[in-house]
Amino acid sequence: MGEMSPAQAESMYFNNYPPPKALQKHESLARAFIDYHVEANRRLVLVTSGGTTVPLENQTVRFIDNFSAGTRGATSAEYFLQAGYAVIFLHRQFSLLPYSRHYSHSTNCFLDFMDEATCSSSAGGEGPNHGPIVVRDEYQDEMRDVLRQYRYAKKNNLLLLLPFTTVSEYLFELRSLAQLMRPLGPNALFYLAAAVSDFFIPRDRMVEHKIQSSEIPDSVRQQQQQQGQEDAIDPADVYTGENEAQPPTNSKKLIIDLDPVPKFLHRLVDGWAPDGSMIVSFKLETDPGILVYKARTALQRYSHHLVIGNLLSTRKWEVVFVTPDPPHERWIRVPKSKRSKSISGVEDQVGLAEHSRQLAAGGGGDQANESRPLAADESELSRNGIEIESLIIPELIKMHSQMIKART
Ligand code: 9Z3
Repeated sequence: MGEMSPAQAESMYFNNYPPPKALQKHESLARAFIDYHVEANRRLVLVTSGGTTVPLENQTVRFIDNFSAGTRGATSAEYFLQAGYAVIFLHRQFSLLPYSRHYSHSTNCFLDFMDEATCSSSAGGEGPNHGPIVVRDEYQDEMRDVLRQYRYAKKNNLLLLLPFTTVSEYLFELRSLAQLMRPLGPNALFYLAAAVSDFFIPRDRMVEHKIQSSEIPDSVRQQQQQQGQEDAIDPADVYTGENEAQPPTNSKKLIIDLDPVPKFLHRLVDGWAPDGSMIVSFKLETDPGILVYKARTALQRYSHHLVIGNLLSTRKWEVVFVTPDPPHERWIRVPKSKRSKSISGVEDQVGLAEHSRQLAAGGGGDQANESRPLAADESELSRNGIEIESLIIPELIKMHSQMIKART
């Protein structure tokens, strides 16, 4: 049997998996949202954000996940909105959201920004023990600013939030949204920042019930069979991995056998997405030596417009734009003095991916001497720090404008 075409792989996938329960509801929300902005001739970006899960059981107790918190997507969405784009924010449920990200999860718990006002009884309030809840003085300006932007987006119907959880839900939602976006033509932009699983368990190998860590006793199984529930724990369904003969042990190994997730970018580029729209994907690596190579390979394979490469350890401070046209490879970096501290980041690695390319190409190039953080205190760094998305989004918008101009 020959290789399947991307279109065949698509119908194989989408005909074999049930669509997410919320799909119809999401589609009608998206249809209304898109119509509204087509009418206004406004540009619209689909931002995908956060990680996808891979369930191990149909009735899912366990699943595989990844690190993504959705910072890139949520932050980028804000800068798109600031620039006048309408945004469909297709995100992993409970990951970071535009605007509320400033005050959510444990790193920015909203409660830490609040206080009880001391209330004099003459103010006519509810008495000294019932002062109004207020935002602490030191956060007033920042929070007012965020609040205004949030309310502006809401009031003008500029932001549509759509959640997913599994990789399959993500794929269905992406396909539907891209197809619904067709009336936007070149005004549509795809910004695929979600960290999508590369591997999953196909439906025909997925067990219904929770994977067992020990054998079900024969007596229980017989009882089940007598009650006509033999289906409930068919031994073939008990996915316990392999029994090791040596050394003898009571516990079981679980071996998970994953298939590659079908590549959807092909179909997005020359099937689902509107003609003339711009498509931007991200490439994530951990090894600086292969980042640019992998980004370039993705660009060649799918022939879309831009791959933004980033390393896990430096993603808040540097990214590389890889394009089909010169300059082909362009690094965007937050200047050293403007880098906010990051717990997970490794600042010493800024410049490594670029430098390793130059070495491979035989050229010396600039020393990627970006290592030492400034000796400023942490609060000053985070006050003066800028978000790399504030550099990425304006660059992207320039490219999108050029594409639109070339089409009209
Ligand atoms: C990215 O590379 C994003 O920038 C991050 C953002 C996931 C690193 P955070 O949520 O992280 O801000 O913590 N996204 C794309 C990763 C990805 O799965 N790309 C696919 C691939 O590399 C192509 S679509 O194969």
